[in-house]
Amino acid sequence: MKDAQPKTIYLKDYQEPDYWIDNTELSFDLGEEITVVQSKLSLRLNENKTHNNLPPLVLDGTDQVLKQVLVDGKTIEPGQYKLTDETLALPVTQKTFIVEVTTEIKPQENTSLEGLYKSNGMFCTQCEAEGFRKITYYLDRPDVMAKFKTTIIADPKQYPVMLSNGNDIAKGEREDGKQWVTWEDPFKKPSYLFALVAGDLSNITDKYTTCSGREITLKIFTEHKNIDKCDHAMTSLKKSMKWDEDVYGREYDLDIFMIVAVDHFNMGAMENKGLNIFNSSCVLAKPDTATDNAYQRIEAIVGHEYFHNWSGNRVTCRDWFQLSLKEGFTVFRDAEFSADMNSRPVKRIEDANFLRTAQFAEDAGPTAHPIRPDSYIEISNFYTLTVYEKGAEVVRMIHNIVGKEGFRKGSDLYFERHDGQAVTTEEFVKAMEDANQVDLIQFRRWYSQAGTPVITVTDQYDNNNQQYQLTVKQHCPATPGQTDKKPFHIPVAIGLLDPEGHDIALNNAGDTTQVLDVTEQQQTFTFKNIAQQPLPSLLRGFSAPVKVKYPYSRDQLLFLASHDSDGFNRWEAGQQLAVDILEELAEKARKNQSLTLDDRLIQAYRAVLQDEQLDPAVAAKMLALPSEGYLAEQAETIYPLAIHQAREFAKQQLAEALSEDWLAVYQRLQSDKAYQPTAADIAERSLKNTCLSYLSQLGEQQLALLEKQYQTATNMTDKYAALSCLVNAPAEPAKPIAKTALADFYQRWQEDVQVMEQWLAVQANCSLPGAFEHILSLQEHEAFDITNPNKIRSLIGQFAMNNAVHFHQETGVGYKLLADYVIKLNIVNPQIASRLLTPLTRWKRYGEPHQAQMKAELVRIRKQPELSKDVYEIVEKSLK
Ligand code: 0A1
Ligand code: ZN
Repeated sequence: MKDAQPKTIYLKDYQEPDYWIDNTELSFDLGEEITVVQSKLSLRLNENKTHNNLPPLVLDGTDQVLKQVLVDGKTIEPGQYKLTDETLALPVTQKTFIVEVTTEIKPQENTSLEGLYKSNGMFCTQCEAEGFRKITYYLDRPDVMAKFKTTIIADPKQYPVMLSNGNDIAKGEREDGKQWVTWEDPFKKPSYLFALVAGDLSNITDKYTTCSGREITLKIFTEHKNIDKCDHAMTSLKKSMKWDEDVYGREYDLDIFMIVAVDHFNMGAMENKGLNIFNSSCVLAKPDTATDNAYQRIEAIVGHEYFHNWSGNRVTCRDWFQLSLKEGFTVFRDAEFSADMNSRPVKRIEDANFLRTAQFAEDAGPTAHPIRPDSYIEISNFYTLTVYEKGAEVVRMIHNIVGKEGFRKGSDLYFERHDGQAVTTEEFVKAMEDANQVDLIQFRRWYSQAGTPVITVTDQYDNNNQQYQLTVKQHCPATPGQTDKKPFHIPVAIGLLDPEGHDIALNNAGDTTQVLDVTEQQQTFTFKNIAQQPLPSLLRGFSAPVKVKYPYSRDQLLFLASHDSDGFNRWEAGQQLAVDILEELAEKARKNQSLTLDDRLIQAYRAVLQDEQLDPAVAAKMLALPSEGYLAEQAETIYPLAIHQAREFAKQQLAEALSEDWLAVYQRLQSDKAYQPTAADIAERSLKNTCLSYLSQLGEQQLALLEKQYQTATNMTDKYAALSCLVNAPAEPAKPIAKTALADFYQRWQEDVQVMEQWLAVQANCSLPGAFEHILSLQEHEAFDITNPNKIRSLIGQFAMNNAVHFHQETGVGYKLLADYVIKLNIVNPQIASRLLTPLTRWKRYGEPHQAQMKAELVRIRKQPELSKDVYEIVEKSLK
């Protein structure tokens, strides 16, 4: 730790800066040993603030060597400025002045992947949130917005392509043979949106004509070997541009839009103005190397980054506490885009499932925070599922409260009012209120209160008066620093089913879904003219990010799973049925009692398998058992091995009981169509491969089927599904076949980075006996690399997040492996180290011996010298 005691930053302490920067001119002389960065900043006193004297200018900066400082052309000597590990303070004598700073940095040694660094020989940047200060001294905060002009100087043989934000306005050659190019971005922006790329890259080019008839040049850059993997991203980009015009009336503003693929990247991608930089796994795809999942992820992330051009760049955040202003809104936008491009119900199921598994766990743990946090030590730790995913759910609730047209009116007003500004979540909510004359006062608590509210529903039917009453109580568990929560405004969409399973009309207009505005601790809603005792369908479409408790019997769940008119709730009823059954099995497994599967689950699955009318994408979701992670999140005390045993047992029983159905559907879905990532084809492959995974449980008899699909598959989706089934098939004779397939897969794809990530992941996820030793040995494999975050995520991250049976093994060696990586990465890449820690932070929820062993590893991490702020913050909070 650089600071003895890392400082906590509070939202309540926010103050405008003392100075603004109007223009930023940068020059980078890129070298193999030293890169020289020169900046020329035009500064202006912030007259909004009252100052007695002119305060010193305190610039942020780390990890660089200061060579020279000039103020208004005059050299400032070392005695006149104050330099610390994190700041450079300069004396100020004028209200407007020019500061010129020269610094030296070593991007080739920067393994943190923040600031300017090298990936496979290419220079690239990652400045969000506070990476710019590793490049040069600056007011590195999002409310300081300047116009940037950037000159890049480099050896043209190694770095023929040199890119930055905006338009290239001049280029030339220096006497020493180095080439230079100048880029100018006409839009003012905060430093976190700055980007620079230099390397030997290929590109594909396309054009897009905007709604007002402007022609935009689109380019995707990548290493030469990947040039055949850019087409899907380009198609996705054009779809995104069109969608943002159609749905939000937002047109692109520069003449060029560029994407660059980079192998070493901490996150998925970054929305730098006009020059998005992507983790290569989130942009590169071709049918024989990328799965359907990857295709859909690419479409979503290309959309997400593109949509940031308005929700994030044109209107940005005042400070980092407002991160959800751009991220929650943009995730909502990308989710709607994906829903429009693919299957809407499936997208909703996937998002709700993810939120309930991972974000609910975060909200119930030691790092729980509101979507607008009150404080942080290291802002990188706040790029969380809460800020992103729960943030998007909060925006979705506003969308549902004001309706589709009202939301568009609100977003138009927001963009119009705040274009070119750095604002807060308050401005967003206010625009929605003003455009719709609604009151969102109580609703604002979603921004300030952490935790997942639980609604407990009871009902009463009065036959004499033909009345039905639903009583809803809400409660939100305490979270760190917040013990007493005030009631939330929760929009709860409900329907009522009659005994035949038909929706009952809830008003004279005949509506069958009604949104109950739950605002009190306890509230009763009365429905009149209800002829028979109905069955409620609660929280339709997952209308709020809450947990619902209602005492459904298993028969009622089975009934809803086949009759609910709300697609999401049909799936949800099946999930609840499975959860109920699996929880009972897990309890028995823990007590070493014998297990039998409730026949109702088999019935529910049979009905889905035999329903040929059902959308295959939805069917695949309905046939997936709740994940071990979801089951763990539901449990009071988590016993991961019992959960695993119960779930494996159920899978096996379902496989056997419905073996003919699995085979029939699998065979019906065989196709020799050429690969296309269309929603319909993806849906069929997904159902087919779900069937294959159950068939893979059936011992020797179906091995030939797996082997055949592995060998004959003409696309990565089918090949990878077969490989995964083989690797996880429990039957002894599957072992040598799996081993051969893994070797074959490696042989075929060892040069392909994205495929190798998949190859590591499939092995990291294997829960069979012996897999742990194999995972340990993969650390030494040449396909693994500790300096590449994707490889860490594929092997170590997947192991810790998705392989409970080995991660939580009773000897504690799984925890030790993870902690060892956290300790190593704390030095190499603190952001990745701190993210990797997540599973250990949940220690309090586990039963023994897990709890004590997980805690012991956290304590061991805390004892390390030189803990980064990133790791320190998470470990400290977890051990509180
Ligand atoms: N803003 C980007 C993702 C991103 C977030 C944080 C980073 O470093 C701490 C880097 C990138 C997005 O939402 O896509
Ligand atoms: Zn984003």
